[in-house]
Amino acid sequence: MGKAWYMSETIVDQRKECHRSPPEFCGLEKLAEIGIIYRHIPAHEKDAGLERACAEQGYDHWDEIIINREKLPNYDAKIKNFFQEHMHPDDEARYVVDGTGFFDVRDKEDRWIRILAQAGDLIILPSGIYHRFTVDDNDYLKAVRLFKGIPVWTAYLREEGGEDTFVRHDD
Ligand code: KMT
Ligand code: NI
Repeated sequence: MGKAWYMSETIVDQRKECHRSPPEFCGLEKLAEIGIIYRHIPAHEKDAGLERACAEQGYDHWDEIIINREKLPNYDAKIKNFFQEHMHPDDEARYVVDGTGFFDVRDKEDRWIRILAQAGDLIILPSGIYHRFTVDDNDYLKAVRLFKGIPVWTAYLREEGGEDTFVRHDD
C-alpha cells in the first residue's frame, strides 16, 4: 500500500498509471505536507478504523459507492466529472473496500501527483484541495464515503483561466 508518483505531463490514457519517464515516486510525507491523509486500514480493522477516523475528523454520515459501468447510474457523465479538476467545500474522505483507482492532487508547485487507491486505503483530501479521480482498466472501485452532515454534491471546477463553475456529482 501507500504508493504515489508524479505524473507524466501528457496523459494518453487516464486509466493507466501515467508515470513520468523515468518514474518519479512521491514520498508519503509530501502528501502529508499538503494535508492529505493516506492511511491503511486492513479489512478486519475496518469498523474500528473508520470509527476512529470519524471521531477524529467529525464525520457522522456515510454511504457506499461502486464505480463500474454496470453498477453506477449515469456512468459516463460521472466518470467525466470525476476526472475534471475540481474541489469541494467538504473533505473528500474515501475508504476503499475493494478494487482500485487513482486520486490525482497537485503539489505546492502545481505538479500532478497520482495516488494509488486500493483495498484498505483511507484517503482524505481536505476541503478546498483541487483533485480528480479515475478508475483504472479494471473499472471497479467500491468505497465508503464519509461526510460531515448530509452531503452536498457541489464540485467547483478549476478551469484554465476561467471562472469557477459547479457541477453536481451525484443525485
Ligand atoms: C470525487 O468527488 O472526486 C469523487 O467522489 C471520486 C469518486 S469516489 C471514489
Ligand atoms: Ni471530488
